[in-house]
Amino acid sequence: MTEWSIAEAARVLLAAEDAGTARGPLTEEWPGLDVRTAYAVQDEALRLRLARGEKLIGLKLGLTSKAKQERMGVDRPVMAWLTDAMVLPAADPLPKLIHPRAEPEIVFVLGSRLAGPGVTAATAMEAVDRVYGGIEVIDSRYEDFRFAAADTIADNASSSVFRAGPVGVAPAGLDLSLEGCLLEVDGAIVDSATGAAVLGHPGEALALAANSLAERGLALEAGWVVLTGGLTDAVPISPGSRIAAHFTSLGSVTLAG
Ligand code: 0L1
Ligand code: MG
Repeated sequence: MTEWSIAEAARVLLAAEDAGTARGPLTEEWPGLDVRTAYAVQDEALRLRLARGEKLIGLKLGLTSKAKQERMGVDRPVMAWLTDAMVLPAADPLPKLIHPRAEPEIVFVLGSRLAGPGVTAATAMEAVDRVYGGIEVIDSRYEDFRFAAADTIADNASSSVFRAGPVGVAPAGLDLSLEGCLLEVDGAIVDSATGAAVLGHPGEALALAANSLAERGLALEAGWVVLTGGLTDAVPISPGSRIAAHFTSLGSVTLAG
């Protein structure tokens, strides 16, 4: 029987990711794994990623839309770390993953540091330099994406890779709650949403991230990338399939399965 600790959980989940294998929920073997401990597991996994040469480039929010919260049976967003190894450049194929799913997201690149507490959506948007359309590929290390909130937080919120669109737009001229997105799979539109799906406005997600990090003595840094959460539910990526997210003002992003 495994003697669970923060270090052991981080090692096991990172090894599962590297090997492309899925396991049962950690909480079934470690009932003491609560949300706070799960974030400590995430931080330890980040430490291991940095030790092997990855660079911290930002943060993702997950479960910021009702569609995703209902599907996963949770009622609050989660956060996780992004490293440079998670960037999927436009020319690169999707790496081998366990059971990848794609979700369209509004992506921010910060021009200045953003530290809570007390950050509002309006003050958060002042820190944004550029806005991109993006696709996040999530890939839980738990079988069938079956987990409790603490499990997925420990698993870096199912992060794998993400692709941002080719054009970054200055936020000043955008109304991100009205920014539309069509999600296309193999030529058929399968879902649609506007930016309002993300907590009413993606700036709310950014503010939430800054305020939540402040509780841990951390801040969002200038230059960081922030994924604000899936606008729609995530769709499975089948081998050979073609996913596209078409945004009203942020262009299109595509991905081949
Ligand atoms: O990016 C996300 O919304 C992922 C959150 C973690 C839960 C999941 O795997 O959907
Ligand atoms: Mg996401």
